[in-house]
Amino acid sequence: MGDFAHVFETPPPGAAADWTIPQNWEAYTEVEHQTWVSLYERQMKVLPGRACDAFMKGLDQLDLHGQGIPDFARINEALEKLTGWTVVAVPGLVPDDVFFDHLANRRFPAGQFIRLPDQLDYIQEPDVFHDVFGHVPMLCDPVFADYMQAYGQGGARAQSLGMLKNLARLYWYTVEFGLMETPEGLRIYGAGIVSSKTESIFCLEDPSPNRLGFDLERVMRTLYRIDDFQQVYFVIPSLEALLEETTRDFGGVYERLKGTEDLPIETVLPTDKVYTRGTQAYAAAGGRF
Ligand code: HBI
Ligand code: FE
Repeated sequence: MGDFAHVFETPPPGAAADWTIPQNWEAYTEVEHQTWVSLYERQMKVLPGRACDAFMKGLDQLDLHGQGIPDFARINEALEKLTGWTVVAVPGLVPDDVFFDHLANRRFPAGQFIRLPDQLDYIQEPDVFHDVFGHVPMLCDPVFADYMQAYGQGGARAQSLGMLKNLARLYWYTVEFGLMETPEGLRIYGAGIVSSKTESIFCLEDPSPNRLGFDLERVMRTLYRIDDFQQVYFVIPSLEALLEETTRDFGGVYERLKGTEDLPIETVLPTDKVYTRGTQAYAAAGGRF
């Protein structure tokens, strides 16, 4: 996830200055491990043929195959060799500047806790399943690994220029809710989707949402919702194209954005590459699953 109402300002008791905490893997209960297994098994029924190859490959490379909540130390042995990334445990949401600093140093902050058994479908704050199952497999891909680091590096700059809102939309519509075009059709790479059973199906198969070609400035202008399925998904041609479009200097982009209006979520522009013009029937009916 990427956008939240309240975040504490100083690390809670027991957390380090960079907000990390021990994962304390030994302390997870059987019920907590079982929650991971249930979520994992649900996702594996829907993701083959829907999630992109890089995601499925990352699951294999990290052996994230449903034995329970993974030990970060074990993940890191494999992940660090692959792309130099590591996973660190945090209590939950961390302030933006702390989040960016971790990403810029190839550390992914993952929630240490797991959702309760009666919250399998929806959680407010990112837990270990969303963060590790959803985000970490993509960090095994060298191109995506560089993209995430570049995002962290750009964070401080966007903050100082007052453009964080715009940069956060890029994260939302790529890292969290991104789709990719492949010869076999559209595929999911966004962590917010691959960690949700219902949205994994909705984002590709429902006639409601718009599916539009990714365009950096267009995405940075587009509002988003954090409480329900997305009304628009942006489609990248490839991870390489995403990295290339986003590793240039954003100074000029930010200058131009200052003179434009934010775009309502359901907007389709004449300049958009339209994969699907959605009916928006789901949102019109009130949404919420
Ligand atoms: N903290 N743990 C955690 N996870 C996030 O995804 C996160 C965060 N803090 C801030 C944040 N995301 C976003 O608001 C930034 O991407 C802008
Ligand atoms: Fe997330």
